[in-house]
Amino acid sequence: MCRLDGRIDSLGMYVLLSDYNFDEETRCKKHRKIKIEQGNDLSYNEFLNIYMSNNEPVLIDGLTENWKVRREWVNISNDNVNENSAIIEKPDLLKISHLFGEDVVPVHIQKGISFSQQFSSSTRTNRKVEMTVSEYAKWWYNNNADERNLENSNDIDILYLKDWKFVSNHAKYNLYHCPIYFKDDLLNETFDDAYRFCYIGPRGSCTFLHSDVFSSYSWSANICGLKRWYLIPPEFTFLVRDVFGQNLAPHLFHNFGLEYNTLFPGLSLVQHYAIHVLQKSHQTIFVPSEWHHTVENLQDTLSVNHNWINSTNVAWAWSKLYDQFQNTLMLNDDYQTSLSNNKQFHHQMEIFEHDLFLFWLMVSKNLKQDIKFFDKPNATRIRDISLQYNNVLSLLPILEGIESIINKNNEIYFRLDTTKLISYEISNLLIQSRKCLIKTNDDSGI
Ligand SMILES: O=C(O)CCC(=O)C(=O)O
Ligand SMILES: [Fe+2]
Repeated sequence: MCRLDGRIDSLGMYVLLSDYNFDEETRCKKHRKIKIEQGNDLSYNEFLNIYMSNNEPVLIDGLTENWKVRREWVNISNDNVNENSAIIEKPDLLKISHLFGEDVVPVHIQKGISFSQQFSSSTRTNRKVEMTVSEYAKWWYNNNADERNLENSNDIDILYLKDWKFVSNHAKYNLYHCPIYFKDDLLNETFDDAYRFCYIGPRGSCTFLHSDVFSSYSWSANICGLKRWYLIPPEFTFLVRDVFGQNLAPHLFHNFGLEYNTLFPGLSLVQHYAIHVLQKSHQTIFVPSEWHHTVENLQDTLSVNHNWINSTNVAWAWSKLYDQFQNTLMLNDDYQTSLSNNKQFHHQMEIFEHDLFLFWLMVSKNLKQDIKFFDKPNATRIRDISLQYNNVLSLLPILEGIESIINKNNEIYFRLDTTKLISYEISNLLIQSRKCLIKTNDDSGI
C-alpha cells in the first residue's frame, strides 16, 4: 500500500534534504515517465489492479472518438497561414453558446499569460466569478486572439471556464460516455453528478498546484487542445510544502528569491520527481489519490473530467478526514486559553462537520444499496465488476469510525442537529450490515 501523505516526515527530511539522502529506491523514481495504454487493449481488471490499486497514473489513448462533445463542440479548420496547412481544432464557443448560452458557469480570471512569467511573477492572481456561457463566448472571441503574443501580454486578463457541472444540468444531452474504468463511483452516485465537470481554457490558462477533493481519484479527457501536467507522487508531497509541513507552495517552478527558497527548499528537488505529461486530444489521464498536480493549457483546450471515489480509495479519503479531525482537536487542546485559536478551532470544526456529513451521506447511501445487492447475486450493475473489493467490507469500518467520533464528541463539539439523526441511522445500518456479512460468510463457507 502506498503512503498517501508525507507531511509528518517533512521537518525530519528537511534537516538532511538532498537527493543523496534518499534511499536507492526513491532515487530511482527520478525522471519517471507516465505509462500510455490503448483503450481497446486495457481491461477493467487491468486498470483496477495495475493503476487504481497501486495509485499509479496512466494515460489512456482513444476513449473519446465517438463522443458527442468531440463531434459537436469542436471546430475543425485548416491553418491557411502556414505553408504546411495543418488542421486546427478549437472549442467551438459559438456552437456551445448557441446551445447553452444561458448556463451560469464558474470562471477563473487569471493574470499574466506566459508560463515563464507566471512562474516567476508574484502578480499572478486567480479570482473566481460567475457568468453566463454566452458572456464567456463573447470574451473568447473578442479577446482570445490567435496572434496573442504570450510573452508580452501579462496585463491582459485570461478567463478559464472551470468546473462547469454540465452533466448534472443536462444529463439527457449525452455529452460523452463515462469510460468503464471510471464508472464505479460512490461520489457522483450520492451527489447527483456534482463532481462531473467540463473545462474550457484558452492557451495560457492554468490550474495551480493542488490535490483533489476528499482524496478522490480524477480522470480528465482531452477533447481538443494540449495540456501539460506535472504530477507529484504522494511520497514527495513534503517537497512542495513549507519546512513546517503546513502550507503548499503556490507554484512548482517558482523563484521568489532566497527567503522563499528557504521556506520551500524542496521545490528545486521536486522538479526531478514530478512526472511531466503532455496530454494530447483523445488522451485521457488518470490522476491517482493525493497526487498533487499543476495543469497548463498550451493550446485552446476543451476537456471533461470527473472526481470519483470507490472501494479502492475510500479508506484513504476517510483517513485524511480523520487526520483533519485529530489536528483540529489538537488545536483546541494546545491552546485552550487563546481566543483566536478558539475561533480557528470552531471554524475548522465547522468545516469538519460539513465534510463528515457529506461522507456520512456517501457511506450510508452506498451501504444501503450494497446490502440490498447482497440478496441478488446475479445483479448486473456496473459496480458488480469490482465486487471483489466488496463495498460493504470497505465502507463498514468507516461507518464505525463515524459512529465513534459522533458518540464521543456529540455533547462537546458538534452543533449539527443532523448528528442525532446520523447516530440513530448508524446503529440500524451497522446492525443490518453486520448481519448481512455474517450471512454471506455462512453462505460461502468462510
Ligand atoms: O484541467 C485542469 O485545468 C485541471 C484538471 C484537474 O485538476 C483534474 O482533473 O484533477
Ligand atoms: Fe485536480
